[in-house]
Amino acid sequence: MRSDRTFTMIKPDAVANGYIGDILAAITKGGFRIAAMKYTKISKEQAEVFYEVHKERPFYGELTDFMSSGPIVAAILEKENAVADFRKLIGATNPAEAEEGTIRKQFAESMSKNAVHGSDSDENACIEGAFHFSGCEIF
Ligand code: 3AN
Repeated sequence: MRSDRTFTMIKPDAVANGYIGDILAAITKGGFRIAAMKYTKISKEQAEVFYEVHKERPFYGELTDFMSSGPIVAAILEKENAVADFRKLIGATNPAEAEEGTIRKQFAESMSKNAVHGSDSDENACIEGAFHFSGCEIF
């Protein structure tokens, strides 16, 4: 299992708020290379599959409604120790608890509208990347 890739989405809130450019700049400045990227939208059904691990959580309906509510930017990012370093760059799930300078601190609205997704393990980075990209779309 490779450890130099993670998967991210710029979520519908951050896209609607005009933060795509600022967030991509922060990602690049953070030392990540973009290996794959697309501007896309997922259906409610796709969101339910993507977030299946959270099926039993009370916020599952809200989360999948929100993630399918508007366009997103999906990307595979490359850097040594990608998963942990990217989670550090984006900050805590709740932007109120995110460290100063993190992407969520700067651009997130709330716990559910928290601007970006970052994979939580190498295994999930691989699964989530494959959800959005075929081999020939990864460079
Ligand atoms: P993270 O995205 O930081 O890995 P997870 O995996 O615990 O956080 O949660 C996945 C997504 O579910 C979060 N990005 C957030 O959008 C949403 N979420 C998590 N906890 C809550 C909550 N208590 N209320 C609403 N949405 C939540």
